[in-house]
Parts: sequence; structure tokens; C-alpha cells
Amino acid sequence: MIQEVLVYPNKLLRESSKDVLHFDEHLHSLLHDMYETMVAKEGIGLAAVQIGVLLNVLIINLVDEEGCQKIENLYEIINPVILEKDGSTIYQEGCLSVPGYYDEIERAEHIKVSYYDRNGNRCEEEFTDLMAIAVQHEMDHLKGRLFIEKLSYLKRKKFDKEWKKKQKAGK
Ligand code: QAP
Ligand code: CO
Repeated sequence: MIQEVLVYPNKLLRESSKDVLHFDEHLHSLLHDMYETMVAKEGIGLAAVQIGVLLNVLIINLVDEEGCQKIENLYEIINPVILEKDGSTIYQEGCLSVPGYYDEIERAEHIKVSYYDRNGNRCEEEFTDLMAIAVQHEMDHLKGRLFIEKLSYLKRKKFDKEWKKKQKAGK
């Protein structure tokens, strides 16, 4: 089912998520709802907390060279841990929970992550480029952090002002 995506400043978005303990049909149904919601809202990544579920679950589905979002490129990442990270890269990020706002954010360029798949199999994988950025962005959600918290003081002040104005306008 397509779910509502929580939008900043919803307080749930600041909570820390908990590890998945049971790799059962409840988890599979959550993953299904997350996928349907991400596709419906035209996102490339989503964390469970964004639909109100405080579990360490995230999905990422980047588009290919032709701009197609293929389900065979879908990553389902459960209970992730960053084992190694290095380098630095800057990318213009956005977030379904901060609709309409995009800004440059610095993150590690390469990461090595351990995680579990939907059946509870442990995986270890290295990510680079946009996938590394997306995993770090979504893992921040699991700790209750949003990308706007990484903005400089001045940029954040400008963001808050614009966001309040937008809310008043009823958008
Ligand atoms: C996270 O972001 C991400 O403002 C996923 O109006 C960010 O899917 C991964 C979106 C940067 C990699 C790089 C944002 C859709 C989607 C909006 C998203 C909007 C509509 C954001
Ligand atoms: Co996000």
C-alpha cells in the first residue's frame, strides 16, 4: 500500500530506528509498502522511518544510464553498519521528507557496509558514486538525521526562513 511520507519538521523523523529481529512476512510487507511509496512519490531512496516505522530498513533504486528505474536494481538494506569509509564527494541532495529543497552535501566517496537482506542473509558490499551517497543519506535517517542538518549555519537559517514561508502559503 502507498503510505504517507512524513515531512519535516515531523518529530518522528528525529527518532533513532531499531534493528529488525525477525525476517518474516511483516518485514516483507514493510519493504513492499516502502517500494510502492518510493515509486509513487518519484524517489530513488527511502528509509522506513519516512513512512512512520522505526526500523533499520532502507531501500535504494537508482535509475540506469537510460533513466529507467528497474526493479532488478533495487537494494533492500536491513540493519546496515558502515565498516569503512574514505574519500570525500559533494552532491546536490534532496529528500522526500524535505520536498522541493536541494543542496550540496559532503559525504564519504567510498563506503564498505555490512547489512542483511530480506531473508536474513548477511551481506558485505562496497559502494561508490551515487550509491555510496544514497546509502549514507538513508542511514542518516535511521539515526534520526536529515540532510539539512549538514548545512552551514547561514544556509540552514535561510532554509528555515524559506520553509516557514512555504508553510504559511499552505504548500
Ligand atoms: C535520497 O532522495 C538521495 O524534493 C533519496 O520534490 C539523495 O529520492 C539519494 C524527491 C541524494 C541520493 C542522492 C525529492 C522527490 C526525491 C524532492 C530522493 C521532491 C521529489 C528524493
Ligand atoms: Co531522505
